[in-house]
Amino acid sequence: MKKILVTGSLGQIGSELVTKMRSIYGTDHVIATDIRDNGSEVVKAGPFEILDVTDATKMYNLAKKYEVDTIIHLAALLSATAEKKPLLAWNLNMGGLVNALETARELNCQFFTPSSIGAFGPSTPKDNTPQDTIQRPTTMYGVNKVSGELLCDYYFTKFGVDTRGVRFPGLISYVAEPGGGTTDYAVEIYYEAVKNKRFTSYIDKGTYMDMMYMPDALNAIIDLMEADSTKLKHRNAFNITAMSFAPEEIAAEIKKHIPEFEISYNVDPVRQAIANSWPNSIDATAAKEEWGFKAEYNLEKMTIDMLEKLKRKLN
Ligand code: AKB
Repeated sequence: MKKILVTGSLGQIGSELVTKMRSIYGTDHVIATDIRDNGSEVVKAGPFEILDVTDATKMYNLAKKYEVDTIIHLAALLSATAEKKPLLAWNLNMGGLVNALETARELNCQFFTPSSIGAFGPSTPKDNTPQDTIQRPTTMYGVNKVSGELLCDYYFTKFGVDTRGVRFPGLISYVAEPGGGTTDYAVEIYYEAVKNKRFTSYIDKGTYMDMMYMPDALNAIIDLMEADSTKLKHRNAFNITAMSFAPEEIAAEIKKHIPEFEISYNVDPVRQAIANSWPNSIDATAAKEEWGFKAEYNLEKMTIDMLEKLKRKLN
């Protein structure tokens, strides 16, 4: 049975991944860590430790203390925050990653960290973006993600660390809200639809980005980590996606369930510029072929579930 250390456990992905992994591998087999303690279920239900990922010694000591054989490294600043604080993003995103990789190397752990559609840039083919293509991102987040993909490849080829990863699209969930991302509008729109029946989008109409519902994202991590290593040709940066839509399309889908819902626009130039530099839609063929990736939720199915769960949560 795996023994897993998760960094950034109280973030958007970690908040659900820890619970799901505890249900699969056993509560005591998933050690949640984060820079803060928010008193949530993740903290209370199983092992939890405070960890700043820039503290290499503490990370190593925790991994050793719990005798983990797997590290899921999630702690990172997202695209919009990274653009506001580029130096902090470099130090946290790259410093945290290299500390986690070094811990994995020293303790012989399997390793997962997410890359992102942010690893692409304006010169990347925009539609059905291939797995292997031009990567010249123009954001600090993108620079971090491409460097991270390469660093993970390096730790595999140089040191034999079993590194794995996916390029996540925008992730949508009713459990934990994201913070500081460009795709966050696609989560906020559901909250505002349920609470106020209106939403002002900071992303302009006609802007397409890849997205995925959280249950599919969690399955992707678990399936990739369980996949037969000999079948993986790409390892660290698999394109995965479940849908691609523009703000007016998600709004139209919500309107089917909340007819009074209205969307308006007040475009944020920083986040719009980031979105404009990313693909409209990416091609996930390699992930499907090499480890059987599939997504269950499209926009229609996700919207039904999001609205139902949020109505329950917010009322
Ligand atoms: C962001 O918007 O920064 C993230 C991502 C796509 O990596 N959600």
